[in-house]
Amino acid sequence: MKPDFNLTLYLVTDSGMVSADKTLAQIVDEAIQGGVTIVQLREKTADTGAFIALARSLQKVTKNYGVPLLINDRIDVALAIDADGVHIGQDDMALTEARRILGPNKIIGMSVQTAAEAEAAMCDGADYLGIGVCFDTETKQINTDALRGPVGVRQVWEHALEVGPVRAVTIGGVNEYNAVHVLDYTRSAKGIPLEGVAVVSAIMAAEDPCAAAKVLRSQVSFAIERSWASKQATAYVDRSAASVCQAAAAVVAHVRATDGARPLVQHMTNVVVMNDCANACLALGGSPIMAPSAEEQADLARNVSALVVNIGTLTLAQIPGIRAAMRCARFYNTPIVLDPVGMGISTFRKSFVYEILRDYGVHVIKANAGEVASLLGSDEVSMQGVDSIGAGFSDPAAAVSALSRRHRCIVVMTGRVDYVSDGTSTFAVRNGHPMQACISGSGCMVGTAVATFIQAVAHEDPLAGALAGLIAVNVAAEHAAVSADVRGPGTFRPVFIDEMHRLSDDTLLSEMRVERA
Ligand code: 3NM
Repeated sequence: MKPDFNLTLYLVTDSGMVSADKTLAQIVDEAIQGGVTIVQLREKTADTGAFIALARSLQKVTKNYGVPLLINDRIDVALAIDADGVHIGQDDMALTEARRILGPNKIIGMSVQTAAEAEAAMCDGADYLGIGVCFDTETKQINTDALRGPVGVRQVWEHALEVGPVRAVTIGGVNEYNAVHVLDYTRSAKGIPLEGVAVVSAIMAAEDPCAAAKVLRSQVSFAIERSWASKQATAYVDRSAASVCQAAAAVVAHVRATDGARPLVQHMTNVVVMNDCANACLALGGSPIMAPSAEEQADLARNVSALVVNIGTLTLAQIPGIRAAMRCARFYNTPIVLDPVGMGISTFRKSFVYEILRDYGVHVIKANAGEVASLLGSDEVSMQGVDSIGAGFSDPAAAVSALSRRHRCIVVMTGRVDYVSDGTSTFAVRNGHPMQACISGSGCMVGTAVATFIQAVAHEDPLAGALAGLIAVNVAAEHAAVSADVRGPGTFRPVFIDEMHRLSDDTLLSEMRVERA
């Protein structure tokens, strides 16, 4: 019988990363204690005798824990020690040959980089696929054409799922900061996740391999079982406007009721709106912080409830801080709201947005129509500076829903009518007032509000959390616009903040003008 195997946390060894005070077997032992579920011995330069000796030393450990041991490439070594199986690459022995030699009861895994390779490996009877290369890695020399990124890994995975029953992990640059993002982002359209991740340096080069494995294992389990994109959450349920509105109203009430425990909302934002966003956050019930330095992020991250990344005045100097903040947010599974302000105006902004979406992913994209068009690569909407101009999308609901499905996140698109989508359910929101377009930063304040509320339900019901933020700001704008104190944009601005502060949970639900789009 072929042994059972669990691909949740797959360790590929590299003896080049073993420090002088340890043996490879010791590291594997610690890693398994931390949660590694399957081990592959990968030695690219060892002589056959030394390879077999090393394999035997690992086998003692893996057998002890009932964890399968696979041998990379070398069928002869696998046979010599009666390993549980092999892992082969595209340039190694053909899978059918390996199967003929090893028989039906050994595990054979295969590295694949393309949909065609995945299909061929499945037809040849691979027991699992290693889909790579996910991110650039220093561990293995790779040709840049092989770099898939999470979006490319997803394409291969979706194709494999269409071919038939399949098990797979992804490999390449995966670590404790990006594992949840990778697993969320690579889910198929129907929500089927990869089974786990394969790593080398994230465990092999860690000071404490047991601790590193523990963190990775819990991140993988979080992604599979508890993240917003998991089947247990709401992402694949087609919902009515009434039910989402009710949930959104409950989120607003909950956040505003938790007196004394205001959610800390970290802003990496632009210099035009910083003060308005800080005041909006406070007025809505949050506690704003604007800490832009990379050096501070690790200290801050544990206490941050939500992160806003707004590129309205992006400079090269800000980039390390934004990257550090996103990395830390990912580690703590803190929701990230991206406002890609004016991303279409320059290659600099656009490439930075694409990079962070690839490397970290976000929970919400809050954008105007021009920015959504830019993210979709569509020329349907024009921009002037950071503002959308013209009539917008002919089918805005389709645009936001497509963007949401592409990036596996909530999309909030602001405009005369706002749209919110999680890729399954899409709503048009008719709250708000034209006066919002007369002051700078009203869109940015929506980003702040979304972050302030979504943190309460980021992993259970992010659609309701995002809607809560959007509605709170829009209803406050409606109230402010009819205030006797408002004579124009200058007087609207402070009254707008007042009305955010005065929002009433009692009337909010009845004031919502939300419909399915
Ligand atoms: N195989 P790290 S990428 C061994 O794409 C290996 O098949 C790859 O190392 C593939 O986790 C890779 O340190 C190296 O980035 C992965």
